[in-house]
Amino acid sequence: MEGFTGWPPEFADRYRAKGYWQGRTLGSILTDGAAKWPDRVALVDGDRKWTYRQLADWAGQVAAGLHVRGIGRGDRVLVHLPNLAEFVALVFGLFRVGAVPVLALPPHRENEIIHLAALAEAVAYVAPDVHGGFDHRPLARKLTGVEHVVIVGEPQEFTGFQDLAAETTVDIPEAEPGDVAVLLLSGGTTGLPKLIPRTHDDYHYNLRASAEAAGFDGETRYLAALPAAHNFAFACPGVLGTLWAGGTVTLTTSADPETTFGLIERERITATALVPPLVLVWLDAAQETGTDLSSLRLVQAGGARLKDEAARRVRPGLGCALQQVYGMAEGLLNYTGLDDPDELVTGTQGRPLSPDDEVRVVDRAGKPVADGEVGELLVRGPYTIRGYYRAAEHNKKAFTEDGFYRSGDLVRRLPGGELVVEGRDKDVINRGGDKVPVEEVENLLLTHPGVHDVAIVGFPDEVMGERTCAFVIPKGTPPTRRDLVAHLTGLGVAAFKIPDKLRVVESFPRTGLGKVDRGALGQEVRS
Ligand code: OOB
Repeated sequence: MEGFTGWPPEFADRYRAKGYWQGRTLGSILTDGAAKWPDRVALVDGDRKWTYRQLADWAGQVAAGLHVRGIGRGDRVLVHLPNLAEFVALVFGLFRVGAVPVLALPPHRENEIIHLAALAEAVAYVAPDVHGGFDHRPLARKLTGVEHVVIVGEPQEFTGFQDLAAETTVDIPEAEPGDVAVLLLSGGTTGLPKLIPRTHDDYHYNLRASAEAAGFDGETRYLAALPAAHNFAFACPGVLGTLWAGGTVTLTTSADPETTFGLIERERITATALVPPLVLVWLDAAQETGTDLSSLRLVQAGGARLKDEAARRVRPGLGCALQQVYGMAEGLLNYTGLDDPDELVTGTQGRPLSPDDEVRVVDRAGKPVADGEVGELLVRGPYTIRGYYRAAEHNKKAFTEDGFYRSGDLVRRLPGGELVVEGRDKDVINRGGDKVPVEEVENLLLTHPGVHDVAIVGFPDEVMGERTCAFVIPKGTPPTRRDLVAHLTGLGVAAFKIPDKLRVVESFPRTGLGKVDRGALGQEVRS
């Protein structure tokens, strides 16, 4: 695929020789599952249930429907679905024909979706009719370059998801294991989301090794409470890892205890993944609930730093083990071990998943620092990308010459190889796992007539880890926060990117070089 940077042949050969890359496509997860456990329940969505055989058949019909519409190998399809069974059927249909899902997140709006459709040159857009109070059909009408719009629910002039499925007896060409299987969104770079090309080979290893690290097997009943379109709940081990292991996936579009606790009891859920703010909400709710959470064996926490104190409360509060997951859509995953001593599980973000993950912790000059010292994490390995999709210029900065991804994360490595995340070196604010790209939101705020200049900084928050404050130098009448919320909403910006606070100022503090002193602004909002 044009715009995709693969691994140099000597690395690819090694990853194959060591058995990380097994030459399997992601579609094989379901076809194998249907052969091995045809009558086992694979997927639960509300009152709807599918066995492995039924789910594989459904995905096959979706694949046929895509094929007859001319969607095939290498074509990009923008998938903008919440955690519905249709999401699972669609991605497996796409894997089957070798088309590439571009996984937008449910809170994304016009601003992000139009950008992603153009960047990926998507041939199709798949969305629900209305979700979370937002009607996706008017948005679909604005996607002029997209040939097919498929809607789950009431399609209006578009194609209904149920009408996408077809029967065909013709042979559908299949994907190759080295092909790009999926384009994930980056949470970790400046500006609008970048696209992260993951191949069948590398992502299959990612989810397989993750399933092993999380102890998933045929008894696993996984609750996808985070968006399945995000790497964590998709493949770490998430939906794909559960299906690979022969377990059962239950989907929910709400991660609130009011919804999830009832599902845990009803579906006898054994494992789930949460971001740190949800861990806190679940811990509070668990104290008061009358629901039976005793089936729960494992809660994974990741996406942002979980405070040690919250980590210590998980076992007594939820009655299950904790696994910290420090990962990134670009690849590298770190897991705390299921048998690790408590101080490692509560005080670190885990160890790299693969023996061939090459992790370097370096200072500003790029020199390795001693264990125990804080530095930036660089990584190269069998499931870490060598370049963003169609981003030649950006890739020169984001990767070293010898192919290491510069994560922008500041970490400390302990003698046992465990990593502790200490912060970030990039212009991204981690708002409870949602990554707020500072530069992008600043640019959008600058389009408001009352904004002369703007700087967004993060400030610590007990629940979210960090929240955002916009410092604005006004032009004429100073805007209120409400004005700015309305402006950003009008531009179709995902709600999590809207600043939590506004401070109107006359000027910004500057550094010696004359750059905006974000450190000083941070101090100011903290005080
Ligand atoms: C996950 O992936 P992304 O791509 O949304 O965000 C990656 C960034 C990391 O570079 C790091 O800054 C932060 O999110 N992060 C954590 C963390 N997990 C992710 N920071 C501290 N502690 C953690 N446990 O967020 C992601 C991908 C796969 C699995 C889990 C999370």
